[in-house]
Amino acid sequence: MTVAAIGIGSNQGDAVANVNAAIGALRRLGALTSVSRLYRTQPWGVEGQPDFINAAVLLETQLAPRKLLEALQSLEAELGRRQTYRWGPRVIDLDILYYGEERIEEPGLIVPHPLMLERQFVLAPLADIDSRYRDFDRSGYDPQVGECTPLMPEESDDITQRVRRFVDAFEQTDLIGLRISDTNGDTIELRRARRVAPQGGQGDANGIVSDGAREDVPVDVIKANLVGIAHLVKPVPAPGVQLDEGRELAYVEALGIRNPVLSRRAGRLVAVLIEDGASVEYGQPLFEIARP
Ligand code: A4P
Ligand code: MG
Repeated sequence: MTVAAIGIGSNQGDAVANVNAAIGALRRLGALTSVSRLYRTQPWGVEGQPDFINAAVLLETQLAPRKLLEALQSLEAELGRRQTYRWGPRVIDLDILYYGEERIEEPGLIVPHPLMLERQFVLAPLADIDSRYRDFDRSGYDPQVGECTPLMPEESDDITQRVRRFVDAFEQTDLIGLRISDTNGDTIELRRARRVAPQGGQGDANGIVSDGAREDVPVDVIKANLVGIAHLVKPVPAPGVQLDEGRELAYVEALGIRNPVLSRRAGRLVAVLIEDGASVEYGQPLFEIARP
């Protein structure tokens, strides 16, 4: 696995949408570990063309450099890029800025990207995701570099602290699970580990149980055995109820087929970990049932 930095640019059509679509598509080539803000930048090289939207991402990938370049070129074509002229307008441009520590000089592939250090439109987004470029000395620049305006405010504090605050806030609620996704498909998901009703307790229709009802008991976890949309049976099974063996708790709809989710053996329902209508992944915990 190597971490490659990819520069993204667009100045034709809906440039913001093109850059976001490229970010989404890049996920197919590996793990996107960091995504910069989007910047509105003045055209560099050839004037008299629309402003660009630029961004950069860090991609942890198994693709070798040449394969990565080919994959980026296929994505460019898929996203509607047509050849114009050097430094001219483009629907999408995906450049390898660096590939780990490798230095490559082959026909059609030069890494690190030879002009990256002269381009504010590359360095501004890169500084968002790679601290080595944050304090980079930009004093010796060609004035042509132009202005770069971030479209989103700079993150004011450390991401870990923000997640910590988010988790604390979640703890104050009665929610069972919470999933937040951004437009790039980045998702953060929080789920209660255990929700336990007192013996015979009912919880409400959403499976929410009152405070102080949690306890640690050995549980069987019933997981989704395929990807699809989860539908809870009606009435929604509430934590605390005693279940028979083989009771249908929900079904996962996939490709139009209804795949029942059953309690494997009799026991008390401890937790409902999904919401009705939520999409579920393979292996995702759906229910917890107290082991007799
Ligand atoms: N190539 C060589 N090395 C690489 C690499 N590390 N990453 C070859 C990607 N490609 C690499 O690229 C031409 C060839 O470069 C590819 O076939 C590949 O084999 P291209 O994307 O068709 O670009 P181009 O327009 O022909 O020239 P160039 O110099 O690559 O253009 P750039 O660097 O992509 O710059 N102003 C602003 N504000 N924002 C921009 O994003 N972009 C450009 C284009 C000009 N001005 C801009 C922006
Ligand atoms: Mg390019």
